[in-house]
Amino acid sequence: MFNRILIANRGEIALRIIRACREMGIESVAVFSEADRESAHARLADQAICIGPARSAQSYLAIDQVISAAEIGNVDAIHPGYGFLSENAHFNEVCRSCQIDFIGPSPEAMAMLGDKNSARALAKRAEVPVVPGSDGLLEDDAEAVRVASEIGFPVLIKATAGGGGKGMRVAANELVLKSALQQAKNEAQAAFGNAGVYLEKYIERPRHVEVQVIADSAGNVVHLHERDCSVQRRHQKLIEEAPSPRLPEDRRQAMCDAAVRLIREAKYTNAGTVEFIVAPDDSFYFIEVNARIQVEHPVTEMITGVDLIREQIRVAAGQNLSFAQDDIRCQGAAIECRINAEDPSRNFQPQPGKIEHLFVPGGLGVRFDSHIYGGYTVPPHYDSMIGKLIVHRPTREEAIATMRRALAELEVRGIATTAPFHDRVLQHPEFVEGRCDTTFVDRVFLKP
Ligand code: MV4
Repeated sequence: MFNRILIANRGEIALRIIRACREMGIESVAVFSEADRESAHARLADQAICIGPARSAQSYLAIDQVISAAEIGNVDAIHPGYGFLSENAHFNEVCRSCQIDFIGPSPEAMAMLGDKNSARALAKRAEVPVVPGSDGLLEDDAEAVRVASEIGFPVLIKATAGGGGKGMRVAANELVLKSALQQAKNEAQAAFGNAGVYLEKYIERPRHVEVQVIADSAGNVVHLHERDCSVQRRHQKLIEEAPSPRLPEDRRQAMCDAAVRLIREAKYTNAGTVEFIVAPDDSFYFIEVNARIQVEHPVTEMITGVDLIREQIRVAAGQNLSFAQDDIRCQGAAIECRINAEDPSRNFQPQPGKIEHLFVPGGLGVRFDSHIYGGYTVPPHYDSMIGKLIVHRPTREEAIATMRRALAELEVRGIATTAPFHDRVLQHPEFVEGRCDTTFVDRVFLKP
């Protein structure tokens, strides 16, 4: 097992990883930017190293700075968390060349899945359903016109280097297809340095359901059931839950089996998430793989009882998974609300500033994963998420009641947060009935 791990991240996920290390008897090395000198992750780690100025590009994203800290700290491994360098296959490779274990998949699996078109081709080989569309990247306008007329409009043009909603264009008919294609290519070239695009049938009003998987180097692949992340705004998830409400049992099982087949085909190791969209008729289609631990991993931890960060560290150190598929049950219902330093009454405008007072909710079935404390100043340089409120109860109805109680207990004074918005969602009939799709927030709360 590792003696010392560097955490190449900040905020709540850095704390989450430091806590797992402490429980496993592994020393932790935090890195922090000048803006994070007073942050909890720098204090809770066994050692903390400043890696540069506030701007991410010069600190948390600076590969040379992070690797230097790993050399100074004499660590065996790096946990990248989510965001920042977590899905950077080049960084992953640099770790390997420095003989530092990267806690995640191999650079090869990461690079292959990072290319959405090659991930889609892999899904087809694994007999995982993909949305009807082009066979590989579009060669020219004529091919786009031909494929679109075969599958029917509307169609969605996706950048192969995109993901998470970046570099997508809908085309409603043949008249706008060519210009949408040109725009998508230009955007993709500018944003990713890769103009490759492919085409899919546009699925209207989908739900976003994803399957958590974890694999070890002995070839054991286990799914940990699914999460529904349909409550989102501008591709930022707001609420995630498990299991997915109203998804028929045979669809859930088929989706989880499909995710395992895909991960096996990719020779993927460590934790990953296989994303699907689910059409209104409950048919599901593979979209992409997130080759990292995700923000919403706690809902899966609550329903399965598995410590995902601990398992990530174990399998990265060459140990086998501590459980088999047959050991995994989905127990009860879990919900997570992302608490962001944003003002929902001002179009979710970011709210950096000092937290003058904090009261953290507790009680049966309540978990708060957060790095904030009374007197902490939320810096303006990073993501606005300041905590995750997670509940776990025997039924979804009880989980909603517990979440509303916990949100009412949470007190953050000094800055506005998304907590009041969550309470409005939780009492909306569409959410209560488990009928939200990815258009819910825009349709119900942000109408013009
Ligand atoms: C789609 C789609 C409809 N049809 N693909 C957006 C992010 C990326 N992961 C995939 N996305 C979508 N792909 C087809 N063929 C609709 C979306 C989509 C979406 C997906 C998941 C969660 C939120 C979303 C919000 C808008 C669009």
